Amino acid sequence: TPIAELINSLPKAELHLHIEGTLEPELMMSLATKHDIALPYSTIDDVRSAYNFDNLQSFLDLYYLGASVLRDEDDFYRLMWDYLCKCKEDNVVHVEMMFDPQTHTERGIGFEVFMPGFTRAMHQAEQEWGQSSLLIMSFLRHLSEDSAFETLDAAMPYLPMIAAVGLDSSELGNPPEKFARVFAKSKSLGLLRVAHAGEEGPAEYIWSALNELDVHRIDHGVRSVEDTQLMTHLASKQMPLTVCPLSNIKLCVFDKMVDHNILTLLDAGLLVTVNADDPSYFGGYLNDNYRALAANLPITHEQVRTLAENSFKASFLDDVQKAHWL
Ligand code: ES4
Ligand code: ZN
Repeated sequence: TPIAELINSLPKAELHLHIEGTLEPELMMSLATKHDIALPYSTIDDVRSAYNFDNLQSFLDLYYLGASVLRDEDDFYRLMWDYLCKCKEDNVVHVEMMFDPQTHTERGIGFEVFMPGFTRAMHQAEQEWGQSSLLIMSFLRHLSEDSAFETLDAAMPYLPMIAAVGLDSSELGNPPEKFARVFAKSKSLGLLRVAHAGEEGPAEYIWSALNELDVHRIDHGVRSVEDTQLMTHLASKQMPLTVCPLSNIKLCVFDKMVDHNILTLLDAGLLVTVNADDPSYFGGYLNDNYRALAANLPITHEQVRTLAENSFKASFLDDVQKAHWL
């Protein structure tokens, strides 16, 4: 079989996906019109041509701007519904999605607005085609520890709908240990834990996410190659890395896809997975990420199968559910 066929037909899980990062320019413009919000773009092409980033921060500025068009429950429903329809198309049978409450609460939109919108779409997709999905509540690391604690407080009525907490936004200067107490409290509430580390930040931040936040996965983690002891540790623990190839190219973590280190990580025995991160900003959904690897790296059919299997192994599904897909 051609590798493109294999990529499409394999059941996959997606583990590193920001739901706000699935906001397509078409929906952004239509919600801006609906709510009479002024954006610095006149056309859909204007939006797309603004997506030329030189680092994480230049992306985040446009990501928070784009999210400002999400106002009412139907907006959040529509955002989630469109993404889950894409999962069906890509054979993404299970997804663990991050959402950023503070992106919305900071502009006066509360959990009572976005949570019912998200969960209505998730339940509908589950009913209509058996879509499996769960939510990861991600704290914005450029904001204070106090703000993260307030967010956790506001989430209390919704905890049954939240599987895990995460940590995202501007990495450099905001090391994991800034949120050690929030993650400890989250753990005591029964929440699982992930954190972005080693995307722009050094390998040291990966150690800190492991030791101070007690995470089950590292989001990105590509800078682990700079620390051989860390590589050995990640391999021996089978600590998952949620790698996002197109994201890494758009944010200039690597110059070109041929320079990506994902095969180095795989060959070193790490539990590597492929993910889309913010597909509408980075130029592709999950299968586009697999195709970009196949087009630029000497990846084998067997390695593609391993990456898809790893996505289930690294997921928060229980052993019975994992066994169904493995
Ligand atoms: C993000 Cl790629 C990435 N890194 C850090 N924070 C984020 N939020 C949304 N996408
Ligand atoms: Zn991310």
